[in-house]
Amino acid sequence: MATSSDCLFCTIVAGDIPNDTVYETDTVLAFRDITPRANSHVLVIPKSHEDTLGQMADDDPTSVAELFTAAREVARREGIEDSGYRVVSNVGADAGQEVFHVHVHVLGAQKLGPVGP
Ligand code: D5M
Repeated sequence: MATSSDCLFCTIVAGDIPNDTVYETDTVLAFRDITPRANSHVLVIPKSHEDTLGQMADDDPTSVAELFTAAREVARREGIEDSGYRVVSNVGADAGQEVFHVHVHVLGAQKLGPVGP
């Protein structure tokens, strides 16, 4: 499994920073965002380090599918699968990506506004 020594999310995967885990598999970890922007706000990350979703799509497309399958399972566990939820990934600087370890945000448990800048 790839890790990056100066990566916040690799440190979480290693168990060195506590997290509020919602769902976990051998390859994926889902935990509550520390600054929630919706009533339910969960991050889904691969345990193996990749900087961005685009990079991961090139290197390991199967893992991209696992990420989105896990996002659906998170929605199920949060009880928002039927009411609706948003899966979004910020890719790169202009999108506001702050943590350069792939993650998708799963947002819901409320009516969400339109996607936009
Ligand atoms: O989103 C990065 C997200 O990571 C942002 O919403 C805050 C969240 N974050 C940062 N540190 C933590 C810890 N320690 N636990 C949980 N969530 C955290 P981005 O798409 O890169 O802007």
